[in-house]
Amino acid sequence: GTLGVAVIGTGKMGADHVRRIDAVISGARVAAVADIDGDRAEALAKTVEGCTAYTDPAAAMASPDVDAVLIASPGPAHEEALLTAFEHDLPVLCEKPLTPDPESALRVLEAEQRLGRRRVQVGFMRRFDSEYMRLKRTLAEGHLGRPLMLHCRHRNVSVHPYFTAEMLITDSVAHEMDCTRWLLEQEITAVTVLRPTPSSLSPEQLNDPQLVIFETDGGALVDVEIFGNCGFGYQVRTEAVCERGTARIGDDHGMFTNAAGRWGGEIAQDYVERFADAYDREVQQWVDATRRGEVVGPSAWDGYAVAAVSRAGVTAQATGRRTVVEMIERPAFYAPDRR
Ligand code: ISE
Repeated sequence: GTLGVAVIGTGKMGADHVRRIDAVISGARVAAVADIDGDRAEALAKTVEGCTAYTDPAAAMASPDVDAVLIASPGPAHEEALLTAFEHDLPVLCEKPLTPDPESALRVLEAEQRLGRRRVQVGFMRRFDSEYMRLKRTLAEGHLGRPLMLHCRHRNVSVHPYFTAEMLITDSVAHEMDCTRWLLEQEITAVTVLRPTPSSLSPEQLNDPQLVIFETDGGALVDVEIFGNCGFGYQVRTEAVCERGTARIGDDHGMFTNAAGRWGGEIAQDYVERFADAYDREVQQWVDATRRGEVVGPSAWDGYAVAAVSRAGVTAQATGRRTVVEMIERPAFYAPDRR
């Protein structure tokens, strides 16, 4: 039957997922929403027929109408929500980051392993973007040879005033950490962070932009320009440089216009817009797999790996030194999923 979903957290991402489950994808309905801001939860619940608002995530998950959980609350609230979902043995789609640090991510891994089967998909939505999927296929086919480097750019129009320099790593570059691991099928072994004299438009604490460099266990190098307040658009680009050629995604496309001696087009303004199709595909595949009793997509292991690389990244940023990533060995439970 139709999957009853509880959406935990009704901020920008939670509200967008509620709209998506309600109006875009099939096979699921939003049975409950939960937010510590009860008014915000109520207002969102009113937009969906038969949806109940809660302030307590555990109460939402205990509802008999709920068969699965989508966690879209802030990262620090994820561990508790995940463990509660496990108590009810509910499948979970958890927005990134899985948890803010490797210690809490490990506790989640251990709890999931105690259930005896995977329950968690982590919301690394770029893996569901058609361009990223194409790049992944191209690299896997091997015509270009071995990937040597990835050049990545990750630009936001602006970030929240509460955003810190650390969050550039843990919230934003976290996506490139996942993409690097996924595209190359290699682990990141060390991180270095460099930065130019900050933009005069950068908030004091942000030191924006920055250049983050990953080394991998396959000998690849990855550079990421992270620009939190570029001011003009949301741009996410990756160029893979391989032995026999290159492949690049994330270029501007869409409608280009000519008028009055100029040519031009539009640039997406945020991730909800740029990755709309990816989010749709991600949530649809989660719902479909859940209804089949399966779990696919990025796992809690992937969430842990990104937390471990983020830890190294934050240290590298604070010290200015190349920092080695410390990770546990991959448990057999999380053997690579070769879809
Ligand atoms: C945000 O949390 C995201 O996940 C976006 O994809 C990223 O571009 C942004 O920088 C983050 O703050």
